[in-house]
Amino acid sequence: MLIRERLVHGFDSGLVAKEGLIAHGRGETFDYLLGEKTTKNAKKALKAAAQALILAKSPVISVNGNIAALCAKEIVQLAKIVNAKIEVNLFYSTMQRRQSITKLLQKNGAKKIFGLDPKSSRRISGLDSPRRVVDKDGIYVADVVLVPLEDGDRTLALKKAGKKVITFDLNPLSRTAQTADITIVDNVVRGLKELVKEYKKTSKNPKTIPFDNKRNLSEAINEIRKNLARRARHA
Ligand code: PTJ
Repeated sequence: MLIRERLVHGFDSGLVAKEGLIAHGRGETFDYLLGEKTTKNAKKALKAAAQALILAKSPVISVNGNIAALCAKEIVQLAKIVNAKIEVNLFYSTMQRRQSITKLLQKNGAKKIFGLDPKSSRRISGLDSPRRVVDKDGIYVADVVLVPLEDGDRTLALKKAGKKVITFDLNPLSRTAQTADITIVDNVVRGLKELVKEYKKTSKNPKTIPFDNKRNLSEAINEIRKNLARRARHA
């Protein structure tokens, strides 16, 4: 309920697109089915994500309206410890929303935000939406991109451009979840805090742990099945 209120407030302040409210509703459903907690399965993906960010040479965190409204503080915190760039990249892109999101991130301590300067824009091929426009010094040259609440087309386009894609998506069946290299099936509000913790822990003792995204997603789907069966038994 608190998360929903933050989204509504974000919408009223011009950060969140109205479609972002619908996306949030879909997320709430899956969060309910997952038991509204960070599962063991999500923890595995969080470890893999921390590892990928440690090994990254030029990591970028992509921010949209929902993420800004829900996790501006954690985004800035993560970017600082990872030494990642932050880029505002919107599906329903307007200069006004890009500026509002940038201001909020700055208010939370971010210094440089990419994605505002039209002179540094480049295009990712194979994409029709405004999300194809990226910064030449940001996502365009990134090797690892964290894209929470992404759309499937851009995930695919980023992968085709040779980038490692990490995403947060509560729906393990979504195209983004299925296409990304590392999918954290968790609410981004809980998950980003966990990623900050996991990064700090892993960077003290880095080691390579094998990670299979498809397999991890199947486990997340099984988790939902089990929860549904449990709830049906108690109904
Ligand atoms: O701010 P903009 O203009 O870039 O628009 C952003 C939205 C979110 C509208 C756009 O990216 C979009 O339409 O996303 P989708 O395709 O609806 O995908 C959103 C996915 O995120 C869905 O699979 C939801 O289940 C999931 N989701 C929603 N809220 C959360 C979430 N996953 C993790 N944490 C959440 N809080």
